[in-house]
Amino acid sequence: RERSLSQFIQLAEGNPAQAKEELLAGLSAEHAYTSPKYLYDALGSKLFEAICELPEYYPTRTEAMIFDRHAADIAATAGTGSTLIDLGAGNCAKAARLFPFLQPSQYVPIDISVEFLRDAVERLQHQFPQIAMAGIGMDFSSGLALPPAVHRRNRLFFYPGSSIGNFTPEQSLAFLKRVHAACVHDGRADGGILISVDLVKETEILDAAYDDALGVTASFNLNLLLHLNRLLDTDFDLRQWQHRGFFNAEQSRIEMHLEARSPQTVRWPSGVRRFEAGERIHTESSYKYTRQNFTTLLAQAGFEDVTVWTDPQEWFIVCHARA
Ligand code: AVJ
Repeated sequence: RERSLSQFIQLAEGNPAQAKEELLAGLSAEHAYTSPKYLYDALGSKLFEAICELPEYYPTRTEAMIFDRHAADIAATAGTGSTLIDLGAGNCAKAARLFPFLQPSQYVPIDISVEFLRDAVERLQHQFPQIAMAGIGMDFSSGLALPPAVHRRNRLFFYPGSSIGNFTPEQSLAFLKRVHAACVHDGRADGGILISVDLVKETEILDAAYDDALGVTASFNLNLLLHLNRLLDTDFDLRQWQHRGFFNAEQSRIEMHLEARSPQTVRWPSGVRRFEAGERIHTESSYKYTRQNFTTLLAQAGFEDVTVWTDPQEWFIVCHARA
């Protein structure tokens, strides 16, 4: 068996007992909610890959088109030879397609879905033996403290897919400031960020993207309950829940909820929660920006020289900014 060059680092997640307590507190709240990170167990990551193939889910396709068309220009703007830090790397496919252009010296994919990432990195390392790879299993939303193996100089943070939409605009600003700080070493900043954002558009298009005809997004959302049942020993009956996914124009965000089909009681070892018919668990928000709003946010976080690439319909943007 060929030896893999890559190293895999699993950073200790904060206290798992505390994470469980937080989840249960969310489920017990008057308006029940869960963090969208719990959508990504092994099956959830696969279902998300399937979402990306759906005709209604335009973000992946549109972003791929922008990367394809502008890859050379993106590399000319972002520079080559950097340490490419892929936030929420998943199957690493987006970064891999840019490797020939960005020619990173080091590739550091980070994802909360550890097993999924480990397999992807191992495959990729064999494909690109010249790039040093260090996969990291961690929840980067709570902090960006990276192990010493990750070079400090010339970091290019790659945050594709409009995943920043899962943060509120306030959280996004705080997060972008942390990314900026992670580009500073010896008192000066270098490197930058390559980040994608989905834009506000007609409600019908947004609604369809998050409530597809095939029901894959519904499965992705309902799978959260399977994950919770495993994690918390809850007894959610999936047949008693249905998917809701729609654009909330006032908040400029997609909301995903799971809605109880019937009155029911959900039990776990240390408690219970009663749900009335129609009552919901808020499982995800996905904020949509205008081009102006988002480039302003990058500037507020300390980034400079923002370059924007978009598609002909201006549905989606890819931005580079210098730290
Ligand atoms: C991975 C957060 C970018 O919000 O479009 C897709 C997740 N949820 N369909 C998004 C998602 C339902 C996705 N992000």
